[in-house]
Amino acid sequence: MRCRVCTSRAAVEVRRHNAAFCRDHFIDHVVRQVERTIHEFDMFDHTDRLVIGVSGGKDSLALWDILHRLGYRCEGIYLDLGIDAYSTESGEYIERFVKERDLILRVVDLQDAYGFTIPQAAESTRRSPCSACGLSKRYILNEEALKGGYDALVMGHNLDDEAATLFSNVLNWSVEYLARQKVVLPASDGLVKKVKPLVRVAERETAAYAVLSGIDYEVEECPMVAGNTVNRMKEWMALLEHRSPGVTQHFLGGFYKVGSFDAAPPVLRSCESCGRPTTGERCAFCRLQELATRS
Ligand code: Q46
Ligand code: ZN
Ligand code: ZN
Repeated sequence: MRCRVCTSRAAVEVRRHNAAFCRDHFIDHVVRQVERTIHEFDMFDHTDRLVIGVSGGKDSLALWDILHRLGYRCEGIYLDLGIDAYSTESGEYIERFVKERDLILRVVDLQDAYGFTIPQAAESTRRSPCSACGLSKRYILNEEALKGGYDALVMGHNLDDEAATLFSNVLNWSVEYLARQKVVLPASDGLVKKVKPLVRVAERETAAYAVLSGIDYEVEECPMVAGNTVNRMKEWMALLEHRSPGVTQHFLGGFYKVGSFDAAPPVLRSCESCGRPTTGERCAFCRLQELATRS
């Protein structure tokens, strides 16, 4: 297999583009895909102050590296979820990444800042760990981005993550979720603007990008991942992609182009405890925190 650009020996094949690339041209290809997405959806520019939520995994570190290469002003937030050695190790990968590139990182320890860990929250609320975790991440990353006065919160969701979420939302006809599944969620009262510049890059491509760029990342899977519904949907999508290369991108890209699900926006009020927007008296995060810290 030869590189599509320079015809030297290829390092990575991208079946859905019917192309192969050498190391340098693959890195260049991924960077251009991200740059194109940023421009096409008018996500941000070089004057904006950005912050990215990083987990220590390949997607968020690869994306931060790409934004850094492209000259964007992007800082990072790591939320230590208190999942034993996994969280400690993930934090160490991020610290090394940050040091090598001289970047700015804010670390929030869930236990220190909010009084609980994800294993405790899952046990006391009987929710699945991923549901308690997702809720906590959404809430706390938004809080930190607002506190820091950033223009946008950058999320590391890749093509496969977004397509799997879309698949799940369509299978369940979750019209409200479909209406909110956007590449750019504009800021509103109490909510920071959120953007997903990695939606054109597949998971195996972010992994290849990280390896070829020398990014050392957490390869171990989270020990609490069992039952994660997005992962189950990803397995289904992977089967479809294997049989029909390109179907994942086609599915997601078509949704962005033609899919507009205009559910009536929920009526929001201020949470009685924290003041952030919610549909009930108290927001889901405050309720989770109360249960998780009750002993
Ligand atoms: S960290 Fe949290 Fe993931 Fe672990 S508990 Fe689930 S959601 S699997 S990305
Ligand atoms: Zn090449
Ligand atoms: Zn609240």
